[in-house]
Amino acid sequence: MDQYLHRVGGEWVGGSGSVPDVNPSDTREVVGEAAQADAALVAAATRAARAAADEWAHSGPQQRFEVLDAAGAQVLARRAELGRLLASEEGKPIAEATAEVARAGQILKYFAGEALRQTGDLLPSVRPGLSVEVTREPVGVVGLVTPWNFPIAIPAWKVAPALAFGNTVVLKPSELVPGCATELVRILVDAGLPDGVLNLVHGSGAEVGGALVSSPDVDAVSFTGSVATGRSIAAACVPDGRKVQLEMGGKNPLVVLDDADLDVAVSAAVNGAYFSTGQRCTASSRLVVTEGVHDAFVERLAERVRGLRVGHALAPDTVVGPVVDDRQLRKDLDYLAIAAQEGGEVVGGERVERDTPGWFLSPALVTGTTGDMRINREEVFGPVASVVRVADYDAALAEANATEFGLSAGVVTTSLRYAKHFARHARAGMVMVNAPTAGVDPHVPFGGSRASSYGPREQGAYAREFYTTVKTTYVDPG
Ligand code: UN1
Repeated sequence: MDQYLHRVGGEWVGGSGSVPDVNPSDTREVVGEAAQADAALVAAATRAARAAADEWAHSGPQQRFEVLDAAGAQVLARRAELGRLLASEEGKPIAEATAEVARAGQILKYFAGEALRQTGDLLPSVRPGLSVEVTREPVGVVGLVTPWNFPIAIPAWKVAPALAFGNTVVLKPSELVPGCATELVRILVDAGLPDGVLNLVHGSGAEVGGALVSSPDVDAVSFTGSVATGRSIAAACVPDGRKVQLEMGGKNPLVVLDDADLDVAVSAAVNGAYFSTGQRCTASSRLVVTEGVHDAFVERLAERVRGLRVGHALAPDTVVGPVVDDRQLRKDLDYLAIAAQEGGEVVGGERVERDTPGWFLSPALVTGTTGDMRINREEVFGPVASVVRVADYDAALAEANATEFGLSAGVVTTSLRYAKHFARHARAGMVMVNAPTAGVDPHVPFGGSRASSYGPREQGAYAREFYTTVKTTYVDPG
């Protein structure tokens, strides 16, 4: 069985005890054992990152390119094997898991290129004879805290820009998916990263994550996860003047208008709400549908939802894998019970038995809901979507904007006028026209507003806003 160790300085080390990495499709299967860190080990990792920071900050772009490019090639070459690991520890169906691994490889290659593409500005000063240079420098040591729902893509999309822009890293992946993060770190280390540049600590969010984000050696923290944890991280970092980037929840609306192509609407809803078992912060969890098309849409969607095959993540015909663990499964079932109590009508959403003992839940569609119900206000993070019927476009837009979140918002329409209006007025960082709210490109900015996100955007060229700081240099050549 694989041992997932910590990486501290140039060493792979064990820790105080270990925790099994259990397969949610078959809870008898232990995928690996992850060492557990304590506060002393986290301190050793942050010190190692600090000690390596200066040299890596002044490494050349060619060296950073080569490491990231080689690691990206390695991830892509091993996508089938890493896809199986991801599917086994997280429960994402194998095709989606393999695609996520490929995305991680592409992200590494994109940021390899970014290392070579850095630019600055050279301007004349307002004072005669002087010139001004505006350049970018690494922030220093970054602490990265990643969730379980994208076990390799999210670590890659934080680690790759951190390294490309010259920072050193301590990564704390979710304790539910230690395997993919460990493989990613192994690949980057083997690609030639100097000792101490990339460190890895395993353990719980409360203890190990808490120690990491409050370490005085950590200059900036990038986190993806819940709103409550994100806010506590901000509370730990902001008073010390340390930089934070938070990607938190979503309650993303997919608006379906009367003029929509129903095939497009149903496909966008199925993909957005149920792929990855609905466990995406970008999931289309609220379907806001105008009156004229409501019944036809609901009828066709319910039929599709009933036909989605739930099963083991490695079974080739599975469309919806298991829920990640029993805690999340209970949360999904609790929300469905609350929705029913509040007057919603639930189709699906039942525990299902398969050949292997796993956390299987049939996808759920809750119809007849109104915007004030908890199912339309709070993030569930499961294969659950609710439908809100509205009178017209104006009511749909108001409903779409009615939660505290602002990550992704979609509209399905054949009207250019509504599409453009929605894109301008949706209170969200990402807008999708005739496409699911989830499933984003790796080379463009990712993020939202209000309770969903805080700090600069992730991904693409915008990632440098978080991972660098600006220096303005005045030169009088004399
Ligand atoms: C996607 O929809 O492709 O945790 C990415 C999440 C997001 C990533 C979603 N940070 O679900």
